Amino acid sequence: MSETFPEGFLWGAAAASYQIEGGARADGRSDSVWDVLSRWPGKVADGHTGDVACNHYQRYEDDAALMADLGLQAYRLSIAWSRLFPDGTGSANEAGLEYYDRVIDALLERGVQPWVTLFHWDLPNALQRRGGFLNPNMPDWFADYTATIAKRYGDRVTNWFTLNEPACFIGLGLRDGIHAPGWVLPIGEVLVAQHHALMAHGRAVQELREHCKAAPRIGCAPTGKIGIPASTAQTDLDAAYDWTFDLDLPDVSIFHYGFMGDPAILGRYPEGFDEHFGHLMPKGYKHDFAVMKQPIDFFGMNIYNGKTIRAGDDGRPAEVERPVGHPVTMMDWPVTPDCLSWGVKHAVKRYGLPVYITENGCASMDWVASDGCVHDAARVDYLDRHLAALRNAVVKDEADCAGYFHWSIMDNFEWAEGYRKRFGLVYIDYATQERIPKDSFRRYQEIIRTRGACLPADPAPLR
Ligand code: GCO
Repeated sequence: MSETFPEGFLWGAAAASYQIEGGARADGRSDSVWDVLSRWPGKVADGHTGDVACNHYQRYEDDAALMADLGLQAYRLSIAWSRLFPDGTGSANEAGLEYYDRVIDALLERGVQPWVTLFHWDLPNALQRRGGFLNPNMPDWFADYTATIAKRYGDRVTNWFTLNEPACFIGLGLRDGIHAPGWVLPIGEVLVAQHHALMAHGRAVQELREHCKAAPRIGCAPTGKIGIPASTAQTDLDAAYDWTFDLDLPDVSIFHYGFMGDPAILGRYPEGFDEHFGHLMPKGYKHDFAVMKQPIDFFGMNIYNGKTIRAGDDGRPAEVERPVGHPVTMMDWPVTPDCLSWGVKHAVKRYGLPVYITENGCASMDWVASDGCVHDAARVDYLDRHLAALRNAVVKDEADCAGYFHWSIMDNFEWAEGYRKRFGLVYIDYATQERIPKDSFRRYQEIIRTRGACLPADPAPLR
């Protein structure tokens, strides 16, 4: 008898407003920082923009029907701040509010729970012009934005994510200049902006708890690095955990789950931060942990891959090089199925909260085959391997994972890569906006239907 995921395990898929909606000028929506960056020559592949994307702004009912056909219990969507508040603050745009009423109702009517991400990178450019996350007013701006959302949708939406990947919108957007707004700032400014984002997280939790009519469950959706132990030796297990939460001193990588989880759940920055970077922070910054640390209900993790880690001879974690020719996805990311279960184990050990995999998936070489179908065999195998490994850990009671959101329900605007990279279970013909469920759509549908019983018991080694 094949093992299955537990009855209550949540099956979902995810997307984000700027990546799929289009309708960039519809009904009062104003520029986000991504609209501005998309018009900046050279910043986005082939000059692609989110002006039309997957036209989810008009096709949301078709897409909700596809999600129901897939058998999704939940769909993770984000709200475009500049649709609700074209000026970033001030009076709300009723037409924008009505759009998300329609999307949420379309999902609920089809038995799909909307799990709403308040912020998935598309900051109103009007706020960027006022300094964006560098402005100490950001927590208040975000609180006001959240309060409006909570009052409007909090009777129907009961699961919320505050921020999607501060590591990316701060790191790639303000340190590396790759993502919007395309800035390259000194580390001190980057850490101050991150500090304001974490305070915004805390304020949003307070607003959700105060204004949602239906009791909200609240979490976040960070990303970061995952250490996969090279063996079951305790020294390697410890090294993999330590590497996952190490700050990579004396430099600092903010691509790190601990920069979200530690302040939000433990009320402090990761070990070593204060002595190395405290002098760059606003005076009295530690008082702000009282705002950041609010009770949340789950820890989301966007996980795409991990690194194999062993205990080094010097007692420090050491990375194990992958063999030549190790499989990679179209993003050149390594395929490492054990990243999910180890990410869950590390996070549960550190934070003691239920964990949802809030993103996992791959870009693969998808096109419409001669039979008119999309045979995305790589994504089917990616799904099989990652979910089989996760199931084995969950069934053995080793990984307390409460659910899985596949990234993504449909091909979409992959940020600086534009539409060159396809992550979807549904193929989008951008010229005609036709939706074509891929082979992986049917496979995920079967995995959901059987709660994973159809997954391979012992997949052949990945090589
Ligand atoms: C992220 C974002 C998504 C990406 C996806 C593929 O994790 O970077 O949340 O918007 O599109 O992860 O890169």
